[in-house]
Amino acid sequence: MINCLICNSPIEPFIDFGSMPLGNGFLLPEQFNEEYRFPMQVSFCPACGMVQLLDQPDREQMFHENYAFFSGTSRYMAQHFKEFADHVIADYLTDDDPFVVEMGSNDGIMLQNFVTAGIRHLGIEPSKNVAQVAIDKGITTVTEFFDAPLARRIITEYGQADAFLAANVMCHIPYIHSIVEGISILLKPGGVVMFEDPYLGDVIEKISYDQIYDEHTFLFSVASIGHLFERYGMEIIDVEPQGTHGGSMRYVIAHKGTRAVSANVAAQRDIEYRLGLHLTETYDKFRRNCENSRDQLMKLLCELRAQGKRVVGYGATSKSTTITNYCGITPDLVEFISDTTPIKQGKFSPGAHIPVRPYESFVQDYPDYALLFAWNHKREIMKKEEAFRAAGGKWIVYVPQVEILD
Ligand code: DWN
Ligand code: SAH
Repeated sequence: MINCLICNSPIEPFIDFGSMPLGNGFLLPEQFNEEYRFPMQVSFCPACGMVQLLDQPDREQMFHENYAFFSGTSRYMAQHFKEFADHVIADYLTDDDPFVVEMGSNDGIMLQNFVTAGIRHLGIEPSKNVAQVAIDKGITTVTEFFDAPLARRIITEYGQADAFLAANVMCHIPYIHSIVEGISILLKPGGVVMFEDPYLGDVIEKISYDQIYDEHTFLFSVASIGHLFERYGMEIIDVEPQGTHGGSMRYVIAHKGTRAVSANVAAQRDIEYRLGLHLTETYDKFRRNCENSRDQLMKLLCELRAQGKRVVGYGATSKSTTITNYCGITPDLVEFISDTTPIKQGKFSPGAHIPVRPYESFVQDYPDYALLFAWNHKREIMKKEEAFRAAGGKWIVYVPQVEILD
């Protein structure tokens, strides 16, 4: 019997993706034989509404001194985090000499804006290589995992926080009770918590099942987050849907009763009800949609191979590890994956072992088709790659449906 990580009710999987490697586990041929794998099954808890992985690798296996994801690889995301920081400063930092804490601050893509504004800040980032980039920019960073004991140490050293921020990390943490407990003691009585993560509603609607991989323990909804924070005397006071990472939700949370609750919260809960996010049938349908999407993508790639077309992957995302392994995409279907991140280049993709090459390899010899693994950055990439299209290149996407873009 497996129990919900949030409310401890018994849960069962609704989809089994099979044995999966680490989403960011790019590797060299001499490591193929000892590649780590875990059984990737996903469950919905009917009691508290949380969608979650049943197994997950240890945190040290995923987040360490060779972490492969650097937030600064997207210029649009840098702009997004500038706007996020400006919003926090303008609307929530009203006390004198405010103190801002960010969990999962990575290379400092968000906190750099607080440094520029001269605001007291602290980044918490256990992956030492990405944290070093932030430290080199002058961002104060603790290279440890955030949890309740660390929250207590931060209070002793720096005092309580006016704002606790997090982007694309809250959903990564199976020991989330310790996180929320830590936040509840670290946050000043009048402070705010703001965090954003890929939104369950978007994943279900767009069949973006590649948001499910080792690092993403949870897919959140307003219902499940409301339930979790309520246990620690906090409440959601606003929700702000975001277009980033294929559809995210930003949750604004405060100690219960300290701030007005926006009507957006109830409105979003109504949307979730209409989407049927509280029903087990929704997840059975989602599984069938995933199977269909997988079959269509494989059919298309096999047809293109039969026609002798060259297909190259664009963006060695962690998400693409779910796509390549669940669909069974091999290097004879996708020749290589182009990526701008030096630490990924020259390595092979997790599980599928497709070579990852520098962006220059894509530009120097355009393929017939580019499979857009970084589909969440479509706007940025389409703009950048007008020459590929002008040269006759075509894009393949699979979210929200498998299609060749004309
Ligand atoms: O939640 C997470 C998000 C924020 O970042 C983490 N668990 C891990 C990571 O997920 P991801 O790897 O799926 O993120 P991205 O942002 O979709 O990755 C984009 C990849 O594509 C990077 O490796 C950089 C690369 N890229 C590129 O080669 N050319 C990106 C852009 C925009 C480009 O123009
Ligand atoms: N916030 C950035 C990075 C997201 S990737 C962005 O949105 O682009 C997730 C990051 O969270 C990784 O850098 C990882 O090292 C970090 N992380 C994982 N567990 C953590 C924890 N318990 N405390 C703080 N950071 C954590």
